[in-house]
Amino acid sequence: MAFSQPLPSHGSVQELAKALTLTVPHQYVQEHLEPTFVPNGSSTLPSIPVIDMNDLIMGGSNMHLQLKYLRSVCHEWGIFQLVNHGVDKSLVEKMKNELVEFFNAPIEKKLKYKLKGGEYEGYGQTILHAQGQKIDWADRFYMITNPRHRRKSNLLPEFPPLLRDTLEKYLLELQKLGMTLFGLIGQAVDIDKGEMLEIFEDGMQSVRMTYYPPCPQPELVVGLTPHSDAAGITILLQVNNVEGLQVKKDGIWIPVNFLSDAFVVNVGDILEILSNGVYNSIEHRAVVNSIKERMSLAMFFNPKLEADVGPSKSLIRNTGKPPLYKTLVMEQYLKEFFSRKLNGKTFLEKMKIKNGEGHET
Ligand SMILES: O=C(O)CCC(=O)C(=O)O
Repeated sequence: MAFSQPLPSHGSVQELAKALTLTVPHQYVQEHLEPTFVPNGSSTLPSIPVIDMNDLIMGGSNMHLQLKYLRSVCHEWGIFQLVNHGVDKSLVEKMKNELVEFFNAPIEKKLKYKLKGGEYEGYGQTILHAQGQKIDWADRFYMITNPRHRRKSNLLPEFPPLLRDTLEKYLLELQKLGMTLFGLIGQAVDIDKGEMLEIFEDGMQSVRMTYYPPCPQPELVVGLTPHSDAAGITILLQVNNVEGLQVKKDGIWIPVNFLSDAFVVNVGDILEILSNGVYNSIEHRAVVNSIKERMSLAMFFNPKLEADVGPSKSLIRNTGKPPLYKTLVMEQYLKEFFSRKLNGKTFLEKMKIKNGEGHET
């Protein structure tokens, strides 16, 4: 899919960082950056909630309490660590190892998948939408993985066999987990099961693999610009045990300290819209440090490309509340999202129905 106007990207931050000793080039220096350093462990900052998948799927007579907790977590936080998620530990370890190997391979191997002008799938730096736009301190590889006919033939199918096979297995396992989560998340907010299935089963899925090199002036750059995800949910794997993810809660940036073997799951804009504002998509960013490289793998779960993105019909019927967001077909929603630069929750704001506006766009 080609999208409008991104300017050509500048190459690789990983390669730039290798050659750099003292000063970060101005294209990467963020002038209005909220301080990225949050003293670790030294404060009374809250930690993101933990949800145990075993409690959720074997809730028994306590099921309504488990769902109530899930609902309050998705409402108040929009993010949680998921433990006992059931995805085979050795597969997750293999996935991590394959990714480390991929990012540490010579640049020529990665440039095979290089982002082309006007497209947003492939390997490269921040996609630029305007002259002078700042570049994040990271290289990333974004691609659509489902529906299969939307896969680009020069990306996943051309991966080194071990990485490709591992990623395929990982995607399948996460698809199952994603659908289980959607079922529970829908149930917790009174959306009919059938509607969740219709929207998300065999939906549009994509991955972003990110490499954040060490930076000589980490306080001047950002690894990933503050944003909320244009997704239903995101399941995030921190690949090499180096922290850097921060979430904005009540105006304060809070570092996420990943529990070992946990996935971090966050509510995206589409789930906020679908739940008619009961759930909150969380604004997050990634910061970098001066010593260690960091890697992550995010998998985004979205509605089918032909599905409507709007407040759930069964929820509106079940609650009698008026829709607070407009409705847009998923394909169009994505087009509009990707034609803008990442910028906090501004796109979600555009989807809100303002006084006097109709329900449809
Ligand atoms: O690297 C991380 O921890 C965050 C990644 C992320 O949020 C994304 O790719 O959207």
